[in-house]
Amino acid sequence: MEADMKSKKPGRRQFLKKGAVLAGAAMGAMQSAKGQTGASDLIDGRIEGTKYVTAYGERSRFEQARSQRIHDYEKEPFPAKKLTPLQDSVGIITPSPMHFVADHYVPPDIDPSTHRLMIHGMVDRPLIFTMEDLKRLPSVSRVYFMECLANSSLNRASRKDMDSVQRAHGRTSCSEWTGVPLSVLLQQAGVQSGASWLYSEGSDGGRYSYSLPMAKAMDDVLVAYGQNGEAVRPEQGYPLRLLAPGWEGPFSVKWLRRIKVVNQPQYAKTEVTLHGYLRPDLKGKALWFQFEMPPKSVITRPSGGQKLPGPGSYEITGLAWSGGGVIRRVEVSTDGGRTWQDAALQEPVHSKAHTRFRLGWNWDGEEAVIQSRCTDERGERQPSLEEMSRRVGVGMDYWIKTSVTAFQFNPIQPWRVTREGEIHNAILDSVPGAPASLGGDGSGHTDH
Ligand SMILES: Nc1nc2c(c(=O)[nH]1)N[C@H]1C(S)=C(S)[C@@H](COP(=O)(O)O)O[C@H]1N2
Ligand SMILES: [Mo]
Repeated sequence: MEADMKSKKPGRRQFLKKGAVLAGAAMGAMQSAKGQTGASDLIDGRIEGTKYVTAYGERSRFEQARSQRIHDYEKEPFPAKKLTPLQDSVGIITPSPMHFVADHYVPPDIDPSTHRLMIHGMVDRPLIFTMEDLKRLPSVSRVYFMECLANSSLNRASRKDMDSVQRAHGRTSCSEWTGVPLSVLLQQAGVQSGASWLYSEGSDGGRYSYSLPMAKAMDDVLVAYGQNGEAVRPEQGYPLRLLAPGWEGPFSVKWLRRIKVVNQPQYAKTEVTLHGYLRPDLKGKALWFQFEMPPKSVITRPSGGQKLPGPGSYEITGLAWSGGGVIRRVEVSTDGGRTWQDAALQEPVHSKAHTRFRLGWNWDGEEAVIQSRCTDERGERQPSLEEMSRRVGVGMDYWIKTSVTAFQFNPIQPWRVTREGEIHNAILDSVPGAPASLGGDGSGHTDH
């Protein structure tokens, strides 16, 4: 075992080949030597074949799907930004370790036994809750997507961004969230008349904060301590976060410590400087608040960077979601948008949640463009890039040239399948005079 321990990557692979008893003991030793988990992490010392059982569990060593960091961690560890590997997703739930992350400051490391949530301001009874207090209150579990408002924008994209669904659209994830409805806490505190907004503050380095209209707070906002059957992950705001279903990610304040009830938006640093939107259709005026995310869908398989081995039958599958509620319909085109077919939707379809769609496809080996478009329960349909540009009153090249990333960019995402079976992002194909590849640095919307 000595050699194994000295080699650069001890890895499971090597010691799994050894005898069962020895391997079990060695694993405990190696892991504690590396300062990771101790021997107690092994539920039993047995290793049968290539399987073993640990107290928390790990996926198969053959699985490669992982979230992707935007920045070089060595050079710039914080704030962290990472993207969900949508191309590897199945079903509708994003595994918690692969939830996207959009941080603005150094994250806190919070001991839940000392954590407090304070509700104050325009209330009859200012309250301070411990985590235990919160868990005694009526709880709910709901499946909701979370999307950064800058997801999918093109203007800082590089060629690399364009050709992977993770790089292009990975700022959206979907979890089952558990917590207390914010309305329950506000009722306990007693909201005074005239109060119309809330101002919420996180515990991270820069005290990230954001304003939230009272009507949304009373509707479906959660104070969440659970994510996918366990505690909210540290990256998602452990031990407590706001969850504003269907709304732009920034409303969902992580590491939540304080909510002040007020009668106007607070114009906090993060909402004014980072998330304001200079609107071309408002002649250069900025829109400080946008709320709901519009309907969006994207084919995740086959998608950019993947390769079809040859002609034959495939399943086209992807995700659709809308801040407007339930996804009613997803249509798929395999002929560049000339004809559309209804895809099957995975049941149950949750409101304001990723919705899986599927359609069988027989690829004849010729060049093809595949794309999806969705319609939500209010009848709002995902636009083409041309429709979206017309609505905003800009040319289609605006989305490449503008330096603004704080817009909700939801046009149809076309993928071009070449005769070789390679798949490329075709969104620029319809833009007159667009460069074949984008010259962005790939940094991808660092402010959001
Ligand atoms: N405390 C705190 N909350 C925050 C942020 C942050 O930096 N600090 N980022 C916001 C933004 S811009 C987004 S898109 C979502 C992302 O949530 P996630 O990192 O759990 O995916 O959290 C929001 N809440
Ligand atoms: Mo964000």
